[in-house]
Amino acid sequence: MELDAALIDRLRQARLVVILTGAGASAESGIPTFRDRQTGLWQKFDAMELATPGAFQADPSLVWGWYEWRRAAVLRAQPNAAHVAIAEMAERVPHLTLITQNVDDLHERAGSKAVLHLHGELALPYCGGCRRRHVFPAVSASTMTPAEGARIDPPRCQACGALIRPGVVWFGEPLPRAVWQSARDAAGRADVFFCIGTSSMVQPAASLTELAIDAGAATVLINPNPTAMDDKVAFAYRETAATILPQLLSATWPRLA
Ligand code: BV8
Ligand code: ZN
Repeated sequence: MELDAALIDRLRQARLVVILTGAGASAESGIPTFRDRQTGLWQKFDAMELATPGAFQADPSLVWGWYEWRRAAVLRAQPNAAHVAIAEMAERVPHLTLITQNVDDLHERAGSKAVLHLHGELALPYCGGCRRRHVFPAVSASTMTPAEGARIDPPRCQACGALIRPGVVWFGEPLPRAVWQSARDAAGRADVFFCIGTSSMVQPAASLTELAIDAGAATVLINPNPTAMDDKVAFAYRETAATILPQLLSATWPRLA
């Protein structure tokens, strides 16, 4: 895999590196993405339909069951070499801001800190009425095995009795204001901006890459498939994240002898 010397140079000199990840970063941990060929539930339902307030209103148990199935998959998964390389890169550069569209905690479990979750987190459900945080009872990967597509009734809020809802941002819902502002601010100041494992189809998240390009960052796209962003970025690698990120790290910062 030929890595561009110009990119290695920019990385070595970078003060601020900003990384935007999507579902492709967790793919090699076995977490299904939104768009790649799906098994089970995602064959029958379009994720765009399930990840909406209307879907939860119409059939809370189907939607809650889908998220519990996804939460169980994350519990069973391990961070992959891409998550690890991103956590390591943060040790090699003065400043690194990690922005993710993913709702799993694999970046954190690989050691990344202060991850900006644009679309919320599976681990942080809350009450749809009074918005109080709901804490999941402790479970182990072995005990939590909801069948794919099983309906599971969401718990009710102890305080107001309303249904607890997943802690994610659904289509049609606004992104958390402070998180979005921090992400925009970082993308606008990045020396190098990575767009890793995303189809760049969802807004406003996808606009961060263009914001970084307009602000003069060296932009790098990593995706085994073509995306609309490919011909806008400076460096596009048609590779998987877990393959190329470790190579990029060792080429840029060879292990000190
Ligand atoms: C908002 C959390 C406004 C939930 C997600 C028309 C009608 C209604 C809305 C809209 C509309 N047009 C535009 C919109 C806005 C809408 C939108 O963008 N819709 C799209 C479908 C056009 N956006 C919103 O609604 C956003 N909110 O606009 O609010 C507002 C403002 C004020 C007040 C009120 C409202 C909110 C969007 C957030 C939705 N929530 N996730 C959950 O997880 O269930 S989105 C979800 O899909 C992800 O989080 C991600 O953001 C998005 C796309 O997924 P990707 O991560 O890109 O994954 P995907 O499967 O698509 O692609 C994976 C890629 O990885 C592929 O390219 C593949 O090739 C690559 N890959 C595979 N393997 C690997 C790999 N890459 C590297 N290595 C590998 N191994
Ligand atoms: Zn409540």
